[in-house]
Amino acid sequence: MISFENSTLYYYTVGTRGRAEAIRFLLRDAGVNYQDFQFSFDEWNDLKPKLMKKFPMAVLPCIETQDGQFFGSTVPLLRILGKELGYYPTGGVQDDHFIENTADLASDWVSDYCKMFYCPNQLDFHLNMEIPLHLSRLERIYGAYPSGPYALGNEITYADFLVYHILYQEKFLDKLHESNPNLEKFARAFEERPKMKAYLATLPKNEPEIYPTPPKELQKTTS
Ligand SMILES: N[C@@H](CCC(=O)N[C@@H](CS)C(=O)NCC(=O)O)C(=O)O
Repeated sequence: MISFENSTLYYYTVGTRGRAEAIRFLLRDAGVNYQDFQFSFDEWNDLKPKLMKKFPMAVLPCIETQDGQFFGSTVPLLRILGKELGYYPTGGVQDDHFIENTADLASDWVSDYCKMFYCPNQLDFHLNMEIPLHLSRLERIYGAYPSGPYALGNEITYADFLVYHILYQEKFLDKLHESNPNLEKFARAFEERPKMKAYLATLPKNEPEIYPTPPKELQKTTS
């Protein structure tokens, strides 16, 4: 049993953009207290060699527990949190696979989104090819259990946090009703979870978009 209470989440100072926000969502929903350690791209360059000594992946986002254990990379971290905090499928191998697959495909979308930080010339491809593909995949997945609202029916799992976050990040939450009824049902149910509702209400309303032009403070990338 791993305790995540009072652990430290490491990520860049990029607001709700990037990969850490889905982790914050899950921690908030679970009511876990954590420190949010945020730093600039330059600060990361100093921090990374120190982190490597304790955590060979030295990748963001990562979490350091109070007793010094590191867990990182979005989906592996969500999975561990899911196992420890009650967001891991309980129905057996088929459900495990279904949710792992959902998280993996949502993560592909996050990677395509993050790429727009440093490849603004791929905007057309992102908007016209990548987003429609990812959206249609997730819409299909969320229709597999027609009663919904979550990917696995009425059981929320770690993958749902990643899916909600990418829909949030790509500004699709208000458009789902047009042609994505399964995702619409999911998003509205997710937003009604009491702790999520409270947390979502605290998020900034007009964060600058990363495309078509990333905000100046986010334009510098790391090695
Ligand atoms: N597959 C990983 C990718 C992690 C990743 O590439 N993270 C970036 C930040 S979004 C990072 O750690 N960059 C800094 C570095 O590698 O030095 C995930 O989904 O979390």
